[in-house]
Amino acid sequence: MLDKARFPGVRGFPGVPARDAVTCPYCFAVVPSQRVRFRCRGQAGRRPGCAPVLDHRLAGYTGSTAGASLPPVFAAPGRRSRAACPDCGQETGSRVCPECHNPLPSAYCDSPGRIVALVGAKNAGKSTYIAVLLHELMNRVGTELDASLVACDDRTIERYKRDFARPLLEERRLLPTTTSAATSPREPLVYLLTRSRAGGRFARGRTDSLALVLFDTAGEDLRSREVRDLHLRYLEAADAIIFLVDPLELPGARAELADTAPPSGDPDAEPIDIIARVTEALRERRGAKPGDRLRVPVAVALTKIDALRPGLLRQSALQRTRAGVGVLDLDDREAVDEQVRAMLHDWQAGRLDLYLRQQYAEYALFGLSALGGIPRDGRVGEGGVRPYRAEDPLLWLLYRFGMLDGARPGPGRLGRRAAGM
Ligand SMILES: Nc1nc2c(ncn2[C@@H]2O[C@H](COP(=O)(O)OP(=O)(O)OP(=O)(O)O)[C@@H](O)[C@H]2O)c(=O)[nH]1
Ligand SMILES: [Mg+2]
Ligand SMILES: [Zn+2]
Ligand SMILES: [Zn+2]
Repeated sequence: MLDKARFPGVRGFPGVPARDAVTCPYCFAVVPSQRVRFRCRGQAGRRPGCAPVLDHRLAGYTGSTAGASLPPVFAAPGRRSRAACPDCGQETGSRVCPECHNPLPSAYCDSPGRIVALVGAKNAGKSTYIAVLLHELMNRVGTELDASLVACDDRTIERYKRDFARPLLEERRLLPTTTSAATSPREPLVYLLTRSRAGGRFARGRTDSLALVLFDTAGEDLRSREVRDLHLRYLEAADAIIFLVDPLELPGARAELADTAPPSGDPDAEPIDIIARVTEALRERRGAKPGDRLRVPVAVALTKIDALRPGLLRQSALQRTRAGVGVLDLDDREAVDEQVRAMLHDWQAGRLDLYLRQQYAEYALFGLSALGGIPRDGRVGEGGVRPYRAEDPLLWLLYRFGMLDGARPGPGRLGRRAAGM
């Protein structure tokens, strides 16, 4: 169960409206903005300041004292962007979560942060997707959207390099199966995706940010009760969920597949079961009444679509390349959604579509490939990693959050403003 004493919700703070609260993307505590704390800048060179001390809360969170010796944390009105350290008098702008002492970047505190969660069965392609999506966002897609992706802490930078980018993108080795969080403690990779937009003639420019919180879960972790609770807290805090589904695990799909790899035969890999398990837990957590649909937007993406027979994709919406000009192409979005739905129905996986419709007020279907080709002998195929439509779910979510405009580039139709929230 949610440990309310350690992770108090705004419920515990009568009179604090939700918009005046920040959800910590590390421990998912919901903290009234005013209670956000600061970390002293410390001493540097000739600049005086507080000496580092062991931060017990941070060490408790990471499970290690390494990197936890830092200048002290102090309380001050957390809604302000800066505060003076009561011990050394220096001004600091570094805000931290009062519960776990992880950094809360200013852009995250000041604009309503959105947490995007990622879930998938064992072998669905989660780790590979995380590696590739982040790389795309830091490079091609980031440039296209004029958006910057910044890691919120040094541990995220190190882990991304060591566990994702180096093996997969540099050495072109497939990533190992993610070990269960029960045996090695897991913490999320936390990034802030920030987009500055010039205002129109009458509008002021604005900066929007989205916290991308990626827990690389092991498929089996959704099974164990204890570990599931951590993931459920993550899912409960999420403002959007991306479900990854391996089409190779869909019962009727295998006949259509070019690949010859056998199905995993792992009951935990059954996509509908995983989605149903997560959904039921979410309903319970969010107190959904029977018949109510969950309001959290979900993107359901078929991974590994490079493994589909080429003939199947010919003439298909998925085969087209998106016109990338920093907008969401709404015509393309609808075409892909329809196509993936049709594929699911062809593969006798229509009940997945039906289930999603019953459970979620809003869901969208995607098809993507992180690798862009079938891997061989534990290595990425020749030509390296060539992602295909990996960013699509995220573009849709940005559109949903009003951070990206939608457009219908067809003839005679001008771009339309996002429906925005
Ligand atoms: N053809 C193809 N295969 C892929 C792609 N992405 C992943 N795979 C295959 O799927 C396997 C599993 O991918 P992972 O990213 O490790 O999957 P995961 O969901 O993290 O798996 P666990 O950590 O075991 O839960 C890889 O070893 C690849 O063989 C892709 O884009 N195309
Ligand atoms: Mg994995
Ligand atoms: Zn926290
Ligand atoms: Zn100080």
